[in-house]
Amino acid sequence: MLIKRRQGWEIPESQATPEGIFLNRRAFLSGTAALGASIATSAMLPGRARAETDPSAHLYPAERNEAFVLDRAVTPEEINSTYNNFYEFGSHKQIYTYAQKLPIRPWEVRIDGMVDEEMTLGIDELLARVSLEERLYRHRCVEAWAMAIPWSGFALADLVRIASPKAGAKYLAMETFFNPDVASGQRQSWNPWPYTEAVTMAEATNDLAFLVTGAYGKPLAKQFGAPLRLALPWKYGFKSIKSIVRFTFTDVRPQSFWEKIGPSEYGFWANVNPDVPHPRWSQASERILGTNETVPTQLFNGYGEQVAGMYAGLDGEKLFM
Ligand SMILES: Nc1nc2c(c(=O)[nH]1)N[C@H]1C(S)=C(S)[C@@H](COP(=O)(O)O)O[C@H]1N2
Ligand SMILES: [Mo]
Repeated sequence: MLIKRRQGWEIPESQATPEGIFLNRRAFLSGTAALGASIATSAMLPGRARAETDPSAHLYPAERNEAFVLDRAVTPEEINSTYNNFYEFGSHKQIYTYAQKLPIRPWEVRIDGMVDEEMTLGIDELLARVSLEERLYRHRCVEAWAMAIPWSGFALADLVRIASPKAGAKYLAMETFFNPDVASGQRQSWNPWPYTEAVTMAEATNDLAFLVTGAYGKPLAKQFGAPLRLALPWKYGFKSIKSIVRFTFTDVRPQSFWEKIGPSEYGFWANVNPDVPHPRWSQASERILGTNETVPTQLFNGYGEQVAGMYAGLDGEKLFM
């Protein structure tokens, strides 16, 4: 169902970057020497060839839900898909070639813990049980860079409905694949693989919590976390876990991957707040990928109207780290 409500962060549709503009921009960008040789041209983009062979290709482009528009231009696809955080494939930003090794079919998703009935669904079975839509979302990495992207997917609330959690469930934990043969980063045994993340049930069923299966009008490129990743646009990017294989409902607050590595730097809540610095740097502003622009960071990354209510009464919690 498409929601046509106008939200506080919205601007008129005419100001969102339409597809035609990023297409022209792409043609322009691929000829721009200043971008350097590491940026692939659109013809070389790793995600490109897959669109024809992916069994879910016919589901794209999904209809855009106009309730989710932006205050800034969409980040050009070649910039976004060649600058990624996906530590399974390396602790640098140019992981996109390595990520192509990840097999994404068959791909099974396990739903377990405090549910009426535990289940395992193939990704295409899951896709058949939901309807996809496109949303323009901002993304703010804790490292103080930001992008804007047309994700396709479905509400995390739809997955919660399919899972049918028990009344006592308080948290939803999520887990990434574990396959050190293809993901060399996972051979670093000092890290607590597999990558995990978790949200409260209120967060999991908030309108903005989105399970992503596509981007830029086609199935998700592997470097973005194919075939299933999360997008929580009001939180720092590390909460948006990639390549999910498991959803576990629990009544005990789980510790996430980054929380285990650096509990004083990466917390459970990780809501964006320009006034709460990371212990090692300011969060007051952010660099927009693909531009020379730095803009002020917004509380809850600009999505406060939609999410702030969930945090009322939680004053003792470290909501912003
Ligand atoms: N499994 C997994 N998920 C992950 C990460 C990761 O290293 N592994 N990095 C996170 C971080 S820090 C960010 S900023 C985003 C990056 O998403 P993008 O590459 O699509 O921009 O993915 C998040 N999800
Ligand atoms: Mo990040």
